[in-house]
Amino acid sequence: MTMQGEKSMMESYLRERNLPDFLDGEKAENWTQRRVEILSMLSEHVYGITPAFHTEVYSFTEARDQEALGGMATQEWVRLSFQTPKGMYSFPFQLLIPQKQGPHPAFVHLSFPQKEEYPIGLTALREPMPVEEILDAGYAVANIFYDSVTSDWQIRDGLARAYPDEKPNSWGRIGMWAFAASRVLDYLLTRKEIDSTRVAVGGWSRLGKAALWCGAQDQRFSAVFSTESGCSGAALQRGKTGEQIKDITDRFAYWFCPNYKSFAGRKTEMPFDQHFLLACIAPRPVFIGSAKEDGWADPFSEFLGAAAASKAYKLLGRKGLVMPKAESEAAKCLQAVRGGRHIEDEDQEVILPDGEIGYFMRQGRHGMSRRDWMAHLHFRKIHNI
Ligand code: GTR
Repeated sequence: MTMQGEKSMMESYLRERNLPDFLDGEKAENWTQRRVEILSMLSEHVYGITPAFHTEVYSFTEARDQEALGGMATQEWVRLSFQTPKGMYSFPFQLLIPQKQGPHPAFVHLSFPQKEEYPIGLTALREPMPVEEILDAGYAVANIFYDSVTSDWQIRDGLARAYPDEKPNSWGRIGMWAFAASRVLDYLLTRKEIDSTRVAVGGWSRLGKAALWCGAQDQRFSAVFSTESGCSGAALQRGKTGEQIKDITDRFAYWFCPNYKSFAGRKTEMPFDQHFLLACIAPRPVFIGSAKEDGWADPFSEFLGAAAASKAYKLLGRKGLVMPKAESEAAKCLQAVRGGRHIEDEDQEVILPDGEIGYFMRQGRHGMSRRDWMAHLHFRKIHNI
C-alpha cells in the first residue's frame, strides 16, 4: 500500500466513526471563539462548569528537605489555600526540584493516593514514578495526590464540599482535580526555579481524563500528558469498544456533571465527541498514551481521537499527529493500533512523537509504568518543551 493508501485508510477509519466536526467551516482567526464554544459545550454536558476563580492563592511550605534523594533534589510539601463559597479551603502537594541550576521545566502530575488501598506492598507499585530519571532529565515534579483535593467517592468532601452546587451542569471530580492542577500552576509561576513557559500537566487513567480537561481549559500549561485516559478521555466515543458512557456513569457518575448520564446509550446523539476536547489543547503539544492490552480504554479509539483532533492543529499551521514517513512503518503502526496484536516483538512499541500530538502504545495492561514516563521525557526532549 502507498503512503496515500495509508492516509486514506486512516481517513476511512475516521469516516466510519461518523464524527461531528468541531471546525464547522472555521477559519484560523475564528478559532479562539470556537474553542470557547467547545469548552462551554463540554462543561455543560460532560465535566461540569469550572467555577470562575479570581482570588489569591496563599502558600505555606510545611516541610522542606534540601538533601532529598541523596542530595539530588529539594523536596517540599506546600499547602495552598484560597477562598471558596464556603470559606477558605486548602490542600497540600509535593514538589521536587532538581538541585542543578534552574529554571526547570516541570510536570504538574495528578497522582493516585499514597494511602493504603491494597494490602501493604502493592500500593507502592500502583503508579511508580521514575523520579530520579525525571529529575536527571532536568524536570521538576509537582505531585498532587488526588485524595488530598477531594476523594474519589460520591460523598461530597474536600473541595466538593467547598462548592456545594448540585445543578445539572455542576462540576464533577474530574473538574475538581483539574482545577487543583491549575492552582498548583498559579503557585509554580511564582517560583523562580521553575520555567514558567514549560510547565506540563499530566496524569493516568481517571487522572489522564482530568489532565486533558485541565490542559484544554488552562492555556498556561504548555503541554499535556495523558496516559490510558480511555472513555471520556482521549478515546472517541463513537465506535468505541470496552467502557461506554453507561458503564462509566453507572459507577462514577460523580466524576462528571449530572447532565452527562443522559448520553448513556445515546452517544451518537452527542453534538461532540472526545476529539473536541483534544482540539482545545491546540496548538500546544499533547501526548496520548495507550497500553496494548487495555481493552477497556480501547487504544484504537484513543489513537483515532488523536488523529481526528489534528484538524485543529492544521488549522493553526501545525501538524497534529504525524505518521511514520516510510510506507511500511505507517502500515505496521496502523495495524498495531487497530488490533494491538500485531506488536509481536516483545520490545516493539508504537511511538509517534514527531507532531504536536504525540501517540504512544506500549506493551502490557492498564497502568502507569516507567516506559510511559520515558516516552514522556522523549517527547518533551524532541519538542524542547
Ligand atoms: C476504570 C474506569 C476507567 C479508568 C480507570 C481508572 O474503572 O472505568 O475509565 O478511569 O478506572 O481511573 O483507574
